[in-house]
Amino acid sequence: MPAPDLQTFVRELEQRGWLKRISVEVDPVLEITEIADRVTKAGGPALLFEKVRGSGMPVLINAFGTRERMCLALGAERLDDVAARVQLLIKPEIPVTLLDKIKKLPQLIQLGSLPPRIVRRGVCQEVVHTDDADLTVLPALKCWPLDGDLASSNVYPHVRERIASEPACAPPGGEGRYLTLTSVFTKHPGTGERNVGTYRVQVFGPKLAAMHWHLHHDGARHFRAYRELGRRMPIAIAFGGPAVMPYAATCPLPPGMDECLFAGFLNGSAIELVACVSQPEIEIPATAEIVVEGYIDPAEPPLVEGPFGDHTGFYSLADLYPRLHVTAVTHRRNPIYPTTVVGKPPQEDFWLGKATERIFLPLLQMIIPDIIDYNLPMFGCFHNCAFVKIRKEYAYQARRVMSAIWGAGQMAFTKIIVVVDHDVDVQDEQSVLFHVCANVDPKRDVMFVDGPLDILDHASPGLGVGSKMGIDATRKIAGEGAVRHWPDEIEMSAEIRERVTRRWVEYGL
Ligand SMILES: Cc1cc2nc3c(=O)[nH]c(=O)nc-3n(C[C@H](O)[C@H](O)[C@H](O)COP(=O)(O)O)c2cc1C
Ligand SMILES: [Mn+2]
Repeated sequence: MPAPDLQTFVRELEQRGWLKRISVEVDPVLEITEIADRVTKAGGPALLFEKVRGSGMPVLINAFGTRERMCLALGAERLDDVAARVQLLIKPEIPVTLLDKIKKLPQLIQLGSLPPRIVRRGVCQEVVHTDDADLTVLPALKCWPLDGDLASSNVYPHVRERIASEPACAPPGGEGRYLTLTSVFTKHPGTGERNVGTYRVQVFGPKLAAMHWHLHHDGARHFRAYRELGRRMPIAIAFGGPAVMPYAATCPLPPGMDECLFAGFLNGSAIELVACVSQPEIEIPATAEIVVEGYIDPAEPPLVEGPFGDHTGFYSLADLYPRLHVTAVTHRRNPIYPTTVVGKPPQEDFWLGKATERIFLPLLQMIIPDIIDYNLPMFGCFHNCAFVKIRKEYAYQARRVMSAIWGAGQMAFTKIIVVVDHDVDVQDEQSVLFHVCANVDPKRDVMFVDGPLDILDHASPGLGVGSKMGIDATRKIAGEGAVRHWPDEIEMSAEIRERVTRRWVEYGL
């Protein structure tokens, strides 16, 4: 069973020797990043910094930074075991058309899930601050040197113009410090549907912050609905809670699907939620370590948020995001503050992403049955590149698969898709690139489309819009343009391989 709260998860990590406590004082400004970056890239342990300058709370980082720790958080031996459970949800259903299948998706996940349970009390509210709520008691990290630095060049010109014409948009100080491993709880004002997403939050003062949700994400969609109604939007940001929660908050679930439902499925039992003290419309995990409650007033001017050293390996440019007013900070008696650093891969989020790659394969296959397997390579930073393996049976099938991926949830943001045949190991990146180089006639086999892209893509001509490239690296067949006779790939016969293996010692090699 996955751990019911972060403190239990920390104990589980420690019992396995997967967590290291650091007792000397460290600085949340840059120093923790440099330590975590080195440890994560070396495949090292989770880190619990017990003494952090300027805060009474210990900082947990890199808790999910290996495949093993990701599995432990999900209570599974292997990520493929979780995928197999997802597969079981799908099996009994035989929707007829693709549209039926897509429509069924939320329903399917619902079937196997346990809806969250509202409880009256939670340890997350052992200590309650309302009027005296102060965000700055949290050990928010400054992750990278130019974070929050508006004097740097990482600011859109339109942002500078906006500050000049409307000074209220300028951030009131702040040191470029961010809450990063958030679970942001919101509800749609019309339908009441709950959403949980991981969106970074820049801290500007005891009761002021900026909410960096991308316009394609559900939190932003909820925000637009409140804006249309001219209503204040209640929000809660939870840290910790059930060990599955931080992962569930990053899951690319279809809009309208409650991440708490999926968390219940992963958890094997319902997630217990408790109503916020100052924003009672919103419920948060009862076992959370820390909860920040507040609201966004859509009538207020936005705030300049960023720049921020992002998971693309570049700074995301400062832009305008909603201003969040804090109305309460609640926490357990001795809370641990969980956080993460994103930057050049691999970072901890690579492993969260790998979990999604594996767990969502059956769902991707449900809408695109041609796909045998896929790989989101580390260098692609999730949205830049996907390697896809299909069993090709007809001409232009690879292009059909690309188009389908560009229509599939957050996979739609994939900038470069490479499709290979069934006999290529798609997890072997050298082998995929070998087949790209060998099997592709660039003019014939590369396809370009225009469409929405990840907000963080800095190369695209517009924010969140640009072109995408599909590379068909499968062997070409009749009907796919001018194709000459295709040669076989070199392979030794099984008989000789077996003979050489058997006689290997004889050769004295
Ligand atoms: C460590 C980490 C940080 C993230 N930061 C942000 C962020 O600041 N803004 C954002 O819109 N998405 C961010 N994401 C991605 C979203 O959490 C992810 O796309 C999620 O599926 C969005 O959920 P939603 O579809 O319910 O909005 C982050 C993901 C991770 C793993
Ligand atoms: Mn969502």
